Amino acid sequence: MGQAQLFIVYLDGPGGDGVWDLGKDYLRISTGEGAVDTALLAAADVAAADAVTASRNALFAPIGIDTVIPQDGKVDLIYAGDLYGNLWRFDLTSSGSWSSPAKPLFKGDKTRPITAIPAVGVAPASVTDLAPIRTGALAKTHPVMVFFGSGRLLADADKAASIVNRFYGVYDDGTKLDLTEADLTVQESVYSTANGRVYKNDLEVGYTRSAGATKRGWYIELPDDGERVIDRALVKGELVYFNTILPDTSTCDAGGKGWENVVQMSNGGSAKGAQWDVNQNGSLDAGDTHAGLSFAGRKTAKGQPGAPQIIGNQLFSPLTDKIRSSVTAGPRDHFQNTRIAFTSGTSGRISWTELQLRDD
Ligand SMILES: [Ca+2]
Ligand SMILES: [Ca+2]
Ligand SMILES: [Ca+2]
Repeated sequence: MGQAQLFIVYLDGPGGDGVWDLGKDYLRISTGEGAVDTALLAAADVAAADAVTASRNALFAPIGIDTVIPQDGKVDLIYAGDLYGNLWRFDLTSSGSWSSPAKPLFKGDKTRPITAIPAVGVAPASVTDLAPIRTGALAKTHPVMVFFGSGRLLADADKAASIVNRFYGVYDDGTKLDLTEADLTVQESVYSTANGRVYKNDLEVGYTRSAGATKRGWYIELPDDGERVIDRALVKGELVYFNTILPDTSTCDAGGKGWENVVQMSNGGSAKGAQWDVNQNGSLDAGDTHAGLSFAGRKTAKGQPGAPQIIGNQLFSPLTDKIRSSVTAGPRDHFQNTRIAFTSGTSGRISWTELQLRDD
């Protein structure tokens, strides 16, 4: 109780004895972050436990990826965020063991908890061409970029929080952990309106082959009051799609609004040319750009958006409110769908979701 921990439960259950045995039927990997109050454990007093929320930590939904080349369908790395604002990296490659200690890829701030599942994509050539050349065992793994945002919406009191949250893109080639915001470059706004945002297309993150002051990624400051990330991002081609929410601060209203965002993997900036039909006129045209750059953000007309999804050349964002879902007249529904520039070829996403039973 109190620490952020990863539980791994075997699919074949507790075994013939009917008892869940640690180390045999399930594993528990602690991050060591968060207070353990033994008196509270003994008392098992829920009210008292609630009184020490300041020191409690928790790990949120993990994502496992198959990153060693050749990929074998088995997870090698797991990433997950915690209430303290850290993004943990559980490395299973070196020891081949599930008991490897966790290390933070990124050490954040307690005011900016990471509660949404991270998204991971193979780092694009525009990053790896600049980053240090890897040798030995590291050269046999995919260098990746991990995408995650900060923010929580776990209790009613969270709605009113006015922290300036972030969305992060962090390069992970296995060589450098314990990163902080000082290791990242902040993205810059070049144009914004009440409903649209454009970010710097050619922001120099500072990836470099030379040792020393190299940067390892970027972040975007989410400028609206109460804006936050509580759902996973999506990697497609060299773009990252993520949605943010602006909760309605009245406790009995699930309305609110939010932003849909489409940015470059490499630096969090706007891509060149129309990437999505921001003005919903059915075509990708100049109205979806500003000074030749794709809008990076679009505010929802109504409702908070959930996790984005892409089917074919359509981007779907679930909404907490009903809108007309497309450019054509039709019934109102709980989602927005938007045409995107079609990207054929391989996706950058290498998440692993297949589950298999043990043979023994
Ligand atoms: Ca057992
Ligand atoms: Ca593997
Ligand atoms: Ca358009």
